[in-house]
Amino acid sequence: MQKAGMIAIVGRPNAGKSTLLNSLLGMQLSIVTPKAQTTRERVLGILTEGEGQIVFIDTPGIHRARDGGLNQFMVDEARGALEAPHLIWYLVDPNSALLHELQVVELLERASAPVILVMNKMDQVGGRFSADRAQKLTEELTQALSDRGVQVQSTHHISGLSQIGTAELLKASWELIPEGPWLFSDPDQASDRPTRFFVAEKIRSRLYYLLGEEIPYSCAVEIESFQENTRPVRIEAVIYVERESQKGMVIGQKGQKIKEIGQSARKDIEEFLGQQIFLGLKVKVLKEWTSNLESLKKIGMKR
Ligand SMILES: Nc1nc2c(ncn2[C@@H]2O[C@H](COP(=O)(O)OP(=O)(O)OP(=O)(O)O)[C@@H](O)[C@H]2O)c(=O)[nH]1
Ligand SMILES: [Mg+2]
Repeated sequence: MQKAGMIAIVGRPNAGKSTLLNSLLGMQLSIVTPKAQTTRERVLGILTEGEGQIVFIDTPGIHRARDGGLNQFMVDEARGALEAPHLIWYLVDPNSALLHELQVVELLERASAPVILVMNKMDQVGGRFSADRAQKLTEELTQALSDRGVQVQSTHHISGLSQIGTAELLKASWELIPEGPWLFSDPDQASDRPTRFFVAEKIRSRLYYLLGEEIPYSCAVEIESFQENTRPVRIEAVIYVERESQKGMVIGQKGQKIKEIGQSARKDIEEFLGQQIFLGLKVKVLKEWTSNLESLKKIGMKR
């Protein structure tokens, strides 16, 4: 008998949601960077094992967002993921504060699926935070959720990065997945997203590593063409920035920066696709696109 269910992975920005998803799937599916607010759209990751299938929903970090722009779109993406799952994993960085976590707690109040509280990054206990701190935050969150009528099903202390406690978390979760037909019939399918989405994401992730603090938040990547039948595969992409001044920063002196971005993105994409590619990058200004829902739609961010 087949088993299938959806698990939404939610939490504050930088809690380690995408890292955990990748570690469970055994592949670099969803992009991970050291900067907060990396994931912008929901990404499904499909784990098919024997007769069972879990469809994970990776989500953008929940934060306070101004109305009408990219940040609202991101929080809406996370909120939307809470509508249908069989189970919710609420990921927490133990170094976080209750006050910040309350934004997540408020959203969970309206969700109907059971919640597993997951304290992540436990490989850093004794370093970035103490065991006492992790324990105190666990208790505070359990109480805050319970005060709002959300019963925590169980609590797990894990490290997605070091794969500590992840097998136990998965085992406990399988027990809550109902019998039913798979949601995706091909056991080899890893996501609902097309290859070109992930290619754009790989390029975007390079921007977080190679550009200054703020600029990546003003950047979006769109694939203009993807010619699979040429050898090497030929990919042309546009990096959108919000202002003319940012264009120069992405291109760099004598084009040095864009060259560096292109080279490192190409390596990443080649590893992902398992074949050589040619990558052409252009930089264009789409004025103030992050504060404008219409512009977001234009570059493919819509539901
Ligand atoms: N030490 C440690 N670092 C981790 C762990 N999980 C994630 N990280 C790091 O935390 C940072 C953020 O990880 P992500 O997986 O991008 O976090 P996220 O929750 O998806 O973040 P957003 O997409 O911005 O909401 C990266 O630098 C990761 O390497 C962990 O278990 N241990
Ligand atoms: Mg993420």
